[in-house]
Amino acid sequence: MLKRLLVATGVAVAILPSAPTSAQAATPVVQIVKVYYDSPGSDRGGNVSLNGEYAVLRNTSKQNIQLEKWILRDATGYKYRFPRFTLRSGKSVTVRSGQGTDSSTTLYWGRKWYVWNNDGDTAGLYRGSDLKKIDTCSWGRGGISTACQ
Ligand SMILES: [Ca+2]
Repeated sequence: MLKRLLVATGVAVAILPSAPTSAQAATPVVQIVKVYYDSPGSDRGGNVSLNGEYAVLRNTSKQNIQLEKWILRDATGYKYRFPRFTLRSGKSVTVRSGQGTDSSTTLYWGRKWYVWNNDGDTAGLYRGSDLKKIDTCSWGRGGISTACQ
């Protein structure tokens, strides 16, 4: 939790230098609010199972944000590069690991195997223009299937 707060504070200072210091200003402009890293059932592959694994990002700012070329990556270094996609203020987008047709609420990584390790991993979100780290979400070995809620 402490690490998360420090990361969030750094981002707010860098992006909103003139913003007043408040709890709201410390929140990343786009936050990794949830990673459902342990897809239901056994990890036997298949597109349905892969899409049961996903990350949810939310635009916590007051402005719409263009996510084109932003990067979502795991600790290993597998990267998802966002297509042209506007995440509206206050809205969320789900990035599913498998293949599918992108919509206004769901994007598909297009992978053939899982990306988020069930026994611990870190999701990192990087801005497209300079690949500045915007937010991270980490989890360890445990009995639950979600992190960062
Ligand atoms: Ca997984």
